[in-house]
Amino acid sequence: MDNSIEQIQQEALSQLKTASDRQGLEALSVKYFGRKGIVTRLLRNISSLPREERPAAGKNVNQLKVLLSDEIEKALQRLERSTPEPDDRIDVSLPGRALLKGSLHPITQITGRICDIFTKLGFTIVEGPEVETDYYNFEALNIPKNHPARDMQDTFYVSDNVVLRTHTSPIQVRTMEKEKPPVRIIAPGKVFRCDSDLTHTPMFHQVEGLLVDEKISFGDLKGTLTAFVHQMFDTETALRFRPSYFPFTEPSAEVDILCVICRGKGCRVCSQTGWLEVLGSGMVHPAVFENVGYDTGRFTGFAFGMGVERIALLKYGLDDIRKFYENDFRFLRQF
Ligand code: 2NM
Repeated sequence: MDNSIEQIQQEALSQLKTASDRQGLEALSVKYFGRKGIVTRLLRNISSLPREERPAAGKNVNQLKVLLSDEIEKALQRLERSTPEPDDRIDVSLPGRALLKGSLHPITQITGRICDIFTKLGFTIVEGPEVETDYYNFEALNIPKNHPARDMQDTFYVSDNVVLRTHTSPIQVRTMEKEKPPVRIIAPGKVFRCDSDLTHTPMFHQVEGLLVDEKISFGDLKGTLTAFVHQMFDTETALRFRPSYFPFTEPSAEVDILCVICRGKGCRVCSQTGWLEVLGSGMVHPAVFENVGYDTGRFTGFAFGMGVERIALLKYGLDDIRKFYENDFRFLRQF
């Protein structure tokens, strides 16, 4: 190869080695291949050489051109691979992104706590369908055809004889149909009523309980619910049984607990009464036992029911039930 071409090649290759960035490599490209570049000039000069020297000179210059342009291209590619775009660069000094940890919905937590307490008292958890027949939701529970609870204004009807259950009592009826006493069950689940305001949502949760055996008395009911309230709240929380009425129990009683906020002094939460209504209860009506084929001469039983949302509002000191169903993460993450 021609001495001068050899020299140009050596020089170009050593300059390529020291070019450390894109700008340096582009400058080299211009220096050799630009309009006034060294290789460009060599190519142009070939035509002015004596005719017999042209083929050899052309070959040499062309080899130099291919070699240099290849090396510049390779160097550019190496640079591209080792230096990502600014957007892709990782700032290792930034704090890490915290992983969001899930938790059970507060209503699920309270339902679980209620079920735990009764499970330890010997009750078994039973579930059932949310879409029920008129028979299991009303008829078997001694709720007559003209009862206001059956009104379209209060109950979601799927068809003439099918409703969204308005309480979880149908579960107790279904269990009694299948199993002979003794029965000790609690029935948690969603229930549905046409109602919506500060203290009512069209869907809410209940836990109901049923105990049937020989010689079960109202005293057993009082003892069981007292044990429950003392574990759910605390042993300072007194209970009060007030006469009431349900078609499926006789006698029936509402259970009040001493106000968890003012402890009986009277406040806004308990409407100045010092007491809070938290449970409905009673001795199972003989008509219900007859509907499931239980011997009313031999067996008696008690039943009770509570709204989980109401217990949750009292436990957490809240006043708007709708908050549980707005799916506002700032609210839900507090539990
Ligand atoms: C309540 C209050 C009182 C109840 C009764 C029955 C059944 F099936 F045994 F008849 N289940 N649940 C009952 C009794 C429910 O909720 C406020």
